[in-house]
Amino acid sequence: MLQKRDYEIAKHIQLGSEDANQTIEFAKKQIALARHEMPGLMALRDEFKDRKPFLKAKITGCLHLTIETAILIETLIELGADVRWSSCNVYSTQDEAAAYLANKGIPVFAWKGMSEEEYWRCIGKTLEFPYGPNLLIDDGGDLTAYVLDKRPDLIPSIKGVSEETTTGIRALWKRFHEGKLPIAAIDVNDSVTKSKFDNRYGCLESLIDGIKQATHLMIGGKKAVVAGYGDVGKGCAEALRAYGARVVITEIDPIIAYQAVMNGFEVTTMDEAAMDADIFVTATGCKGIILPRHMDKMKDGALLCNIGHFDVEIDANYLFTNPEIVHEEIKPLVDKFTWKNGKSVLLLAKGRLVNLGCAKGHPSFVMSNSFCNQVLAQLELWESSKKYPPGIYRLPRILDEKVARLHLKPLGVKLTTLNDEQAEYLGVPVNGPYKREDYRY
Ligand code: NAD
Ligand code: 9W1
Repeated sequence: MLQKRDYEIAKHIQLGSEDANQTIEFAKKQIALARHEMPGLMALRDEFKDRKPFLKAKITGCLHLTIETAILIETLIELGADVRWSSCNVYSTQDEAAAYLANKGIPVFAWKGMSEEEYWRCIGKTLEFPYGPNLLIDDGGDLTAYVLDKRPDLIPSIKGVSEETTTGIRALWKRFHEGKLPIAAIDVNDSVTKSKFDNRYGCLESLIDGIKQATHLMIGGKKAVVAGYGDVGKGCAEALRAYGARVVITEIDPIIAYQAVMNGFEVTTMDEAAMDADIFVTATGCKGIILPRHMDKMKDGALLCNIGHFDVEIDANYLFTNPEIVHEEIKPLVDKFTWKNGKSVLLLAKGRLVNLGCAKGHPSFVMSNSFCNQVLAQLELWESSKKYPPGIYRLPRILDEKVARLHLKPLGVKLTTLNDEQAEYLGVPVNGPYKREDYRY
């Protein structure tokens, strides 16, 4: 009997062919390196591999199918789960990671550059467990929306969803307030070990990578403007300063502006900074940050990039459509624009996220933090579902602390342990949690 293959990956990769085998060999090597950089996930494997807590659990995931995500998927499987997976973005799949998983018999449905229609069809395929999935892992809310709106028949057997990003959390709260959230949801995004790493350290490490891969630009000595000094802006400003740039911040929030100036950054407006900076980085999550009037007065050779929200921070449309400005593509995602007087500026990644367009996203180590929170959230939903009636929850602080602990050991950190007297003095348990629920890290 002809068995239909239970995966769908890039058309150009035919499993079994010589080409595919080479691709998979390369993926294996990348995964071996990345495992070493995902110590938290590997520690969770060690802790739970004998008990196999996910035995009989059917997990559907919808999250960027990358090398790092492949290691998350293998971890879930090692802990006993049955897994089906698609990507949460039509461009973010690393095809070699998908091929590696498909070749191991893991049902994955994603390829780089899939169409919108294919994207939704693939989400549909990941729900094809006998009697449906028990757990969902989502990034951005598309899987959750698909299940709740298109496949409500699956809801009774679902114990919950763990959601990775701000966008997905917003969608969950909207449903919750409308009284239309019939399942438990764990907000992984707001674990400290997720958001701080994703926003601050992830961007700290990948901003310069994007700029350098795109342009080979010298950063030392240059004047850089970072618009927005939230977690992403803090990481970017720190990275640029570490290279010797003189960094200027723009902010709307007096408390954040105060933090910036106390950290030794000049704070001014874009109108003031536009004419004498060499590097512009937008990180506000707001729109209309770099406008035509700013670009018109920039210095020759200025570099513009965005690491914030989508493509609304820099008015790239002005550069591409103004008949007075000559456009030249230097290479994909590096565009040069020249004014009539000969002045030119460079725009990276067409104003979209520079660390994803021009570099390879966050380092594996950063993703290890997010994905440990995901595994622990899934464990909570699977083993303690009584604690989670329909609603939106964060992971208990003690588990957030656990994710931190898992990453401290390989870094050689020696943590101090409270003695009983000290613990009583502070009024906290010796083994945590150490901070009140509302503590701001
Ligand atoms: P945040 O809210 O902590 O910080 C944004 C800051 O920008 C705030 O302090 C705010 O006061 C300031 N701001 C808002 N409008 C402004 C304006 N018009 N001018 C100057 N400052 C302004 O958010 P965050 O966590 O730092 O994230 C920022 C953006 O980066 C979000 O859109 C987020 O989705 C995105 N993000 C990107 C990546 C990535 O890998 N590229 C990773 C995480 C988050
Ligand atoms: N996520 N494994 C692009 C990534 C797109 C992407 C996106 C990451 C990872 C921010 C998650 C070009 C990986 C993902 C590689 C890549 C993200 C959007 C990761 C950084 C977030 C919208 N958001 N992320 N690695 N694409 O790095 O899963 O290379």
